[in-house]
Formats: sequence, structure tokens, C-alpha cells
Amino acid sequence: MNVLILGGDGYLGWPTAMHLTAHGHTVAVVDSYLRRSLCRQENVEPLVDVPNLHQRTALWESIAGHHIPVYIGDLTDWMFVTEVFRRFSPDSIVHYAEQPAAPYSMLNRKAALLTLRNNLETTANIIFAVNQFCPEAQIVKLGTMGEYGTPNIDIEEGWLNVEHKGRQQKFLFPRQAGSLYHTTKIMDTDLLWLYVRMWDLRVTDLMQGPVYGIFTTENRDHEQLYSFLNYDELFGTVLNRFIIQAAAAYPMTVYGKGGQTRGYLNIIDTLNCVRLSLENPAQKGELRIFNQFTETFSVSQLADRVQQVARTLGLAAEIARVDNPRKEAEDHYYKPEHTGLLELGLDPHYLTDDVLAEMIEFALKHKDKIKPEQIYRKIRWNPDGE
Ligand code: USQ
Repeated sequence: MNVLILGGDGYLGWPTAMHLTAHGHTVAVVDSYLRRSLCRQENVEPLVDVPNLHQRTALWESIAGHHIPVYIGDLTDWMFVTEVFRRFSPDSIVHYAEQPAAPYSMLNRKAALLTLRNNLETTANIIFAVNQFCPEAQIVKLGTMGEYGTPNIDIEEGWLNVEHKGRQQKFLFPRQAGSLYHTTKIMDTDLLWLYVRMWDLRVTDLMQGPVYGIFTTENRDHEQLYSFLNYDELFGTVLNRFIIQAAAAYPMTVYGKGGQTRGYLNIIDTLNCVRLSLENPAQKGELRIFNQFTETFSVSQLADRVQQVARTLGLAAEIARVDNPRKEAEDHYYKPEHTGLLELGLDPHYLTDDVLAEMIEFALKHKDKIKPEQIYRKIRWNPDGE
């Protein structure tokens, strides 16, 4: 397949590019470096430096022999979008090109508007470009489990059969997100669903939970090919943060009661889920939705797991219960379905003690680079204006 990866510089975009080329697909990557620029603006940085896309593609070509063209530009700019689609002619598009951080989206009005504009205009441009340049192509879109929120009923895989006053219809499962970022993903799904119905697009929407890890089959021996590993409050996700906190002797920041439960997955499984979705495309006129995670944990359970393993490595790994900077349910029912990707052949990589130990050892190796002041700035989700 000719796969165009939008957001190819990101935590998931870059490993996906390597993974798909290693599996025989032709890949090009597109990115505006938005995440890099927002991190610089907010004075946060990943644990280890990440070379730019030109440098990483050159390195990957020298190691694996796969050439990956790079297009740097802004996908909210229609002229740029048309240039990319004309030059590369994709038959598959992987859409990761969004402002990815919920806490960033809740920082203030400017961050909220940036998230809204970037995410929705990019999605709309991609829909128009596919319809104009490659209407047979499939779109694999990264959504989020956070679209569903934490409802007090079982979460189905995208759709719900509703019976009402003796009649029935299948609808998108009710969505009620907990941040503006997550809400833009709901809006993306609505846009895609509209144009699937209007223009018979072929779409897979992946409702993904928080991802952890950094090692993949392709990057394992090459640290310069690793993804961004953010541990700050804005761009770092919870398990990656706890691992780095344990290595830095910084008490793990469990927000509030710690009962917040989510569906997690190893970065290796993200790559396999995206590849399996591409290799088993949705039909024309189908919006196919998969819930993309392999196991559920509460925040307290994650902290306990990290603590147990870190202690075998001689670390104190204290757990702190801190004020929750977010507004969210801290103790709730959570039972989401997730059979679709398993049926496509996903072979999960679970969160074993070995996986945790390998990550903690990696963080320890780079301990001198950890900046504790980035970890918990108490940025509250009730912004006071600009
Ligand atoms: N949390 C803590 N302590 C921390 C950081 C987070 O207790 O130091 C808690 C949060 O309050 C939340 C849970 O851990 O209840 C998950 O937070 P997170 O920062 O790992 O994940 P989130 O902000 O929800 O967003 C991440 C990704 C996003 C993806 C989403 C999937 O950044 O791109 O869409 O996970 S999901 O959470 O299922 O919506």
C-alpha cells in the first residue's frame, strides 16, 4: 500500500512509519512540527532529544534501506494539502495530525482555539482531499476512548442499538468527553460519519486509550529513532510519567482518589492495530470503529505496579496523592468492549513486570536529564482567560 502518515513526527506517527515500511508498505510522512513548537512555547521537553524528520528518515534509510519522503507543512493550509496529495497519490491515509494533549487543550482560550482549529480543519481538509484526489482510498483515523467518557453503562465498540417506543436504530455510541481535546475527536468522528454517508468514504476510527512505552521492534537498537517521551504535566501521559517519576525519586502524582480507570496499550500494539486496520480495510460507505486498548487499570493500580517493580530495582518509588488538577470522575464504572482488533489478529503485549522494568531502567539511564520542575506545575483545568 501507499500510506500517507499525517502527523508523522509524533509519538505514534514516526514509529508507525518505520513499522509499515518494515512490513513492506510504501510510506510518506507529513508534519508541521506543531507538537515540537508547543513544547518549546510551554518550556517542556522529552526525556531524550528527538532528531527532526529529515534526520530520522535518513537514519532509517541507512539502517533498513527504506526511503520515506518527508513533507513539512500545515494541513490546515489547503494549498499544502493539495500539493502533498498530488505528489504522493496515497491509497491509505493514517491521520494522527492533531494537537494530542488534553491538558494542553484546557490551558487557556488560546490553546483551546488552537486545538479546535487545528484538529477540525485538518480533518476537514483530509476529507475533502480524499474525495477530490483519491476517493477509493481508506482513512484510518486516530480517535480516543475519551470520546465516550466514563458512562455508567458498558461501552460498546463505536455503535449502540437503540430501541425506542417500539422502533430500533443503530447510532454512534453516546459520547461525552472530559476535555476540549477529547471533544475535538468527537467532532472529527461526526465529520467523518457525515462524509461517509454523503460521499461513501472508507473510514476506520480507532478509539485509543493512553499508550505507554518507547521501544518497538524497529527502533530497539537505535536510540536516535525513539519517539518523544514527555513526562511533563501537559504532554506526558500517566504511565510514562510515573516511570520517570520513579526513576527521579519524585513521588508518583496520583491525581485525586486514583480510581480513574482507562484502557491502556503498549506502543507496539498501537503499531500493530493501525497496520491490521490498514491491511483489512473498511468497506466503501462504512465508518468502522474499534476500541483500541488491551487492558484496563485505575491510576492507583498503575502507581502500585510501578512501585512494586521499581522497588525490585532498589528505588523508593513513593506514591503521592495530589490535588486533581482536572475535573473528572475519580471513582466510576468502566467496562468497554474491545474485540474488533483481536478478531483482526492483534496479539497483545501486556504490561508485565519485565516491560515496566525495561522502561524504568531506560529512565534511570537518562536520569540526569529529568527536570523535576516540569513534572507537576499544578496547571488547573479552570483557565482564567487568555
Ligand atoms: N493522571 C494522574 N496523574 C498524572 C497524570 C494523569 O492521575 O500524573 C490521570 C488523569 O487524571 C487521567 C488518567 O490519569 O484520569 C489518564 O491521563 P493521561 O494524561 O494519561 O491521558 P489523557 O489526558 O486522557 O490523554 C491521553 C493522550 C490522548 C489520548 C488519551 C486516551 O494524551 O492523546 O487520546 O490518553 S483516553 O485517556 O482513553 O481518552
